[in-house]
Amino acid sequence: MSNFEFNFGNENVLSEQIIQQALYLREQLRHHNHCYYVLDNPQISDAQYDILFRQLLQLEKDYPQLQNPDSPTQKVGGEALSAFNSIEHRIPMLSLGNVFSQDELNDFERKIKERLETSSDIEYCAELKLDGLAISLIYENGLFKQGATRGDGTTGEDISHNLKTIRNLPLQLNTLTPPAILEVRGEVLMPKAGFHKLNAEAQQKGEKIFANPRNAAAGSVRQLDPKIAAQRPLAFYAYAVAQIDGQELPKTQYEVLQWLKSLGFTISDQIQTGIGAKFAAQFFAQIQQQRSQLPYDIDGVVIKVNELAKQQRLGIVSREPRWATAYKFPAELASTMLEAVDFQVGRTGALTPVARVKPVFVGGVTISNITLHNMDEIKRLDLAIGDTIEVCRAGDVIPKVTQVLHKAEQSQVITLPSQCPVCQSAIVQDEKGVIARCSGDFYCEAQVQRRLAHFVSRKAMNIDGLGERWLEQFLEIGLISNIADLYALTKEKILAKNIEGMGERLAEKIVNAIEQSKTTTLPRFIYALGIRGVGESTALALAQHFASLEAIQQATEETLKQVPDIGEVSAKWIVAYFQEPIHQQMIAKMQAAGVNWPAIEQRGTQPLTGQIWVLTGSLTAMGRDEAKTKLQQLGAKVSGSVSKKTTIVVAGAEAGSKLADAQKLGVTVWDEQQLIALLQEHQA
Ligand code: 5U1
Repeated sequence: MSNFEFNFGNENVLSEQIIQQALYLREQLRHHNHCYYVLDNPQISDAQYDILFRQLLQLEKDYPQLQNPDSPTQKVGGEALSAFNSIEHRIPMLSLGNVFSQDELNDFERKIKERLETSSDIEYCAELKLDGLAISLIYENGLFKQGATRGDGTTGEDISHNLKTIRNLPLQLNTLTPPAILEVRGEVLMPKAGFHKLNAEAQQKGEKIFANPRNAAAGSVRQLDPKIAAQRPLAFYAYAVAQIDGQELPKTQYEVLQWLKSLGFTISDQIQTGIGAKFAAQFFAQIQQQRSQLPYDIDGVVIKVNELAKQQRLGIVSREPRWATAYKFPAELASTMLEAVDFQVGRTGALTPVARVKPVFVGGVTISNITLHNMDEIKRLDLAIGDTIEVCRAGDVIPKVTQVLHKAEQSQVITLPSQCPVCQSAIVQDEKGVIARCSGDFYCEAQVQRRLAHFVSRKAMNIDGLGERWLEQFLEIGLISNIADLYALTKEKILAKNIEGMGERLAEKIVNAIEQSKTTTLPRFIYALGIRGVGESTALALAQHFASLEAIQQATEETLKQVPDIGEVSAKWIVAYFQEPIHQQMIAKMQAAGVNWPAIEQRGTQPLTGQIWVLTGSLTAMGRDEAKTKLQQLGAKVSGSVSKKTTIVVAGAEAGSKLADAQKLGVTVWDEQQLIALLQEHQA
């Protein structure tokens, strides 16, 4: 390979012979890695491989100038990180729509034909839907540069250090003419055999057992120390190219996969092409038969229009390609017994009933707790303790109670407690009688603990290392009693409490993470406060609208209602939050401790400020979410229902009852073209 770069510095003189020896060893190791991990066809024994590996390791130790991030020796894992970096995906990572039946599959095909304005047969590439973790990899001039998780599709986490340890993931592409940039998408997974071995070893050592291979893979790639990932039996399967620079891609998805294989990537060996929805259904049935014998977990198949030019014409809607869908296996069902219902207290005091069921294995995991959401759900299902119930779980979806299969003869009615199970304060019902809340507020330990957990969470203040276990203990021993107290913690104060399992390094790590969190952003800080009705997007809208915390603190219900997405109820909650003296003191204390954020520009009055828009039907040029965001950016409030106050209803294809409501109420109705023209006018 020509693109090795050696670090010529002031170290020992590096002879041409040593360089050639290192090049040779790397080439050999790469070749044998490929034979072993990708082709499943080893050509030398493990002992012979170890000799080559150790020779290279020794050379790189003797001549540090030789060290190179693309060397096969890097697969054992380098230095640990202190935190993950966020990575903005240059091309968003899409998700797939789902179909669950032949009818839905036919519908998927019908829409494709309509959009392509053709009655001709469509050729598909059918693949496995691997049950792992979606990953994006960037190669520059053939060398692995960066790998990231999907995250929210726009921003993921840089997990390059762990991905580099995956044996079948090429650090260097197997070509003399690599593209300048290549972004490959695929799945990291843990094969079933490796997963069972890992769990058996963990059980013996009394360590954490993973619920399923997917969790094990996710837990492995989200380790800060790559040496841990290096010991986990992970594999990467490529399934798409997101971008390529400096070269043309082949013309079909099938050929793209074969090309990726030629570059050294592992692709699934169950890939077929064929014509029409009938072929796709046959592939699905065939894979369903083979599912249990496959070496890894899958949760369905993926059907993609094979021709890339057609994919391009079909485009994307709401972050899902119109040219591909996941044909998912049906959710797995099991029956078990409802043993008890406990009530958990959330951050805002809301009580959530949780079913404690006789442990049952379903959808790849053992389930013993299932959320029942609220009392209405219990009523709807007619649930009582002692009943035999049906439990359903699909993929990584949270389990659900679907129905009562058999009523127990002496079942026990489930009643809402009149007092909080944690602080014994009175339980109050909301106006609609659906949500029950503990009225204990600051006196309820459960609420305080949940608020702290929310405050430190990743999307809020992102205080790494301070998990629920520590928060619970810190609260219990009086080290903290609210979020502001976190900023008064020092290593010495933590260590003085002699908490079991808390050493100097850990205390230092927590204090450093708290210190780092002081530099934040206004939307994050507002979100972290955990105000009722203020999720991430509302926090962002508040920050953008008012531009300063002081302005938000002084806002009235009327001014708050001007902010996109804030209605009467949330406006009341926000005002009530900032009027509470304890909240004012906590915020002042945190600011005095140094919590800060960069100033943001106030957006001022925007073209659609004060207007209420409703989107209905399917919008073809952009998804409804995208249209909503753009309208909000122009100051409009986008509502889910039509009323006399609605300014404009945008009706896309197949608009239903909302269009009829608008016509009844005499509200202006626009089509998608008018909306696009307006957005273009304002360059939104
Ligand atoms: N096999 C396969 N899985 N999978 C998942 N192909 C595939 N494609 C995907 C996803 C999310 O997304 C495409 C839009 C690239």
